[in-house]
Amino acid sequence: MFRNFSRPTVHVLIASNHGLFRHGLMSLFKKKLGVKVDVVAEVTNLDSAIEALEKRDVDLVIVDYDDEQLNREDILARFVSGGSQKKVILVSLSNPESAMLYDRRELPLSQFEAWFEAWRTSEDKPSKAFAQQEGHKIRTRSSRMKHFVVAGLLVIVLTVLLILGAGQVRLLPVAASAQAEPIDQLFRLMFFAIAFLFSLIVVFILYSIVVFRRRKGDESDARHVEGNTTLEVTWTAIPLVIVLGLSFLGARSLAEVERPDPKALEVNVIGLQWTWRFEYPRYGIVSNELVLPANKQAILYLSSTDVIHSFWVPEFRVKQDLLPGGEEYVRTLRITPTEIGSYKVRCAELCGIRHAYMESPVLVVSQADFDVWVAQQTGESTDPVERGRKWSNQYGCLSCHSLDGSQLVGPTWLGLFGSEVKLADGRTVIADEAYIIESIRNPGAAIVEGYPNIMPASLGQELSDERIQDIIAFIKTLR
Ligand code: HEC
Ligand SMILES: [Cu+2]
Repeated sequence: MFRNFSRPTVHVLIASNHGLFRHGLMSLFKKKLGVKVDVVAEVTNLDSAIEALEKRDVDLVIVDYDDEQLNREDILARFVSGGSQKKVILVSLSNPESAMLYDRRELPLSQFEAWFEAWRTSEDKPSKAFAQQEGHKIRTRSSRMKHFVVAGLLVIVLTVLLILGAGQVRLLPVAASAQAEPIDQLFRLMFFAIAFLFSLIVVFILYSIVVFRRRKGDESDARHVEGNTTLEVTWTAIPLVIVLGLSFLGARSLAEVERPDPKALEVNVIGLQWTWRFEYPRYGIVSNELVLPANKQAILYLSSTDVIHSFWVPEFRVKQDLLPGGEEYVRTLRITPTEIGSYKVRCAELCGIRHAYMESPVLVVSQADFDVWVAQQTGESTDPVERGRKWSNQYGCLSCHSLDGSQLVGPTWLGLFGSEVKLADGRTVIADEAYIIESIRNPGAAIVEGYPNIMPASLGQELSDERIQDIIAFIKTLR
């Protein structure tokens, strides 16, 4: 069984530049152990050590730890990790009190005897024998596959549990804007990816800690691995592809989130310590609550009068800073609310002592309710027909169009809606909403037969869609 030590003599190679080192060692061997020691060779550098080892049969290589001239690292690298079967130890004799033995671990030299006995009575490679019997199953290809399969299954199970578990927790509040859709999609995708990556890492760590833990009595070193190019290329390439894919998806959702609607409702949002102000330039409204019609894009022009604030309505998902500094620093944010309801805008940038209280109501209402709100704010009638009559007067329409069928510069509005209109180019059209809008926005496009093309085109530029709708509502009543 003790193949190497059935022989009564231990063959030793000593590497040192100090003559005294050998003497010290020999007395150690003689004093403590009844073993015959044969110093096969005494060398002073790595090359001669290799040379000696090639020629002679050596059981144990002892390197002088305190020898500055010897390159310890080289020797260890050559004999330990270089795959040599020789047993190599380092011994320090510099100080009799603190003399040391180094064999992967530090031992006081007083334990040399015990160490030597253990080494002698175990086989040449005790650790190897142990590793062979214990680790055999790890080494074979099929058992390695088994570990991968088990760990892989655990990864899948944990990923699924995480995803299902997170479904129970409400990570995000209700999505109340069109912009929330692409953002939430991306968030879900990222969450799945993170759940998977988390499982991958944690499962492999825990699995290794449990299954490949050091068993009692196992003194063996782990297998020495010198890098694995395939693995390294793989774990660089796959994340690279994933990151590129994510940035592509990110850019796409950003474009979607910022897609402009030329008819967006304009609102100036002003942040100040510590409240919000909302201005609707089209209606001349100033408000301390943000009221938005559902399903219509609002473009917010954000600015601050003092420090940096940040406009954040979690239900809308998007967020944007408000900067002081005037015109140049105005930022925009597009929101298309989709869910009628009341929310809250809060400041998401620490802006002073009352930052936490910088909240204002955000109301998403139907278009009809929005019109009522605007009318209330501006003191205007809530009846579109009433408003239509007012606009017709204010914009001077009624100086050219009569309401009672009498003849002015332009055709009368009495019975206009739904009637057949003969045009100067010979066509006949029905006077529906589209025709009336066109007549106002672009008066030269269709001229009524028998009338001059004198209706001012500037009116069409000044009137908002809402006001034209009011005028149409008014014209509809003139039958
Ligand atoms: C300076 C006179 C003038 C003013 C002001 C004017 N229009 Fe006209 N409008 C006309 C004339 C002339 C026509 C017929 C020729 C044409 O079709 O351009 C007409 C045609 C129309 C038509 C098509 C009527 C039909 O019978 O087919 C509509 C609708 C209309 N105007 C709406 C308006 C509105 C709304 C305003 C006010 C915002 C307005 N107009 C202001 C002169 C005027
Ligand atoms: Cu703030």
